[in-house]
Amino acid sequence: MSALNGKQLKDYNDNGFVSPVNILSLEEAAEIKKEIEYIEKKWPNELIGLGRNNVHYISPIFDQVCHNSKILDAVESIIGKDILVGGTTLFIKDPDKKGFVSWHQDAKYIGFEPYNWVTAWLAITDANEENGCMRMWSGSHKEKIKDHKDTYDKNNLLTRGQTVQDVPIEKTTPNILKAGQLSLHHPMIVHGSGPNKSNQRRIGFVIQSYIGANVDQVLGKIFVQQARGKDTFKYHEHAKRPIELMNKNDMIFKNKANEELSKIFYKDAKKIGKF
Ligand SMILES: O=C(O)CCC(=O)C(=O)O
Repeated sequence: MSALNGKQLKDYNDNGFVSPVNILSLEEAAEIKKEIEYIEKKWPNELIGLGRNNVHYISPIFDQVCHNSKILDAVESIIGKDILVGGTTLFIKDPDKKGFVSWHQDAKYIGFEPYNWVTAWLAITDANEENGCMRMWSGSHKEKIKDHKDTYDKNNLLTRGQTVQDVPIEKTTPNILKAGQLSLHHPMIVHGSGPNKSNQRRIGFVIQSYIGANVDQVLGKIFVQQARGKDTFKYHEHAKRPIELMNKNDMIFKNKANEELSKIFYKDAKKIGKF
């Protein structure tokens, strides 16, 4: 068992996130990076825009990450033993682009209720202050949902550029991870990340999110995979796991799941962004 220990759980409860949690070896993380580069080369449109979501439906390597027992042990410590994979997103920051992620709370726009869910951010490359790692506003998860302004900034990697204003930067902490390490963050924590100023890619694979079986999607429809335990509530349609890369039916399914996801992310939005 790689359950979170008492200190890690205290960190999560006090600060709204726990980091770093060791999951993969450097070689395993490098394999995943290679998978991304292979897909990008062979199917250049697959991982861009809305396609950055739910790559675990078309790649057994990403699927296996979602079902990794070390990750699930840590997640179980937070949300209990009945665990569903509610979706995934690749957050890639290329060095020559100005991509950033504005301050936000995931709970504001994801639609999962009750908040028995947690977001797992797995570093596929190192993530540090130079290349735009996340910064977390410790303790902000204990406050209410804050107002978010939809900015649609063209370099913002969030769908609508939703932004919490007036975040006290001095109260935020860089979430520095080595490739293969994970952080887990609370639905309510305010977090964001700056641009990549290095000459290497920064890649995070984010299970967004692991949800307890008792968690419904109140803004639309999602598909789930059973990661552990039972789905006693049966709120969601279950998706099958891929057995080969880019199987045609799996690709169609991924697109369908992403169309549904887009309706959630842009519910009541004035316009549709590029993700
Ligand atoms: O990858 C990033 O910089 C931000 C990701 C994020 O906001 C999240 O995982 O909730």
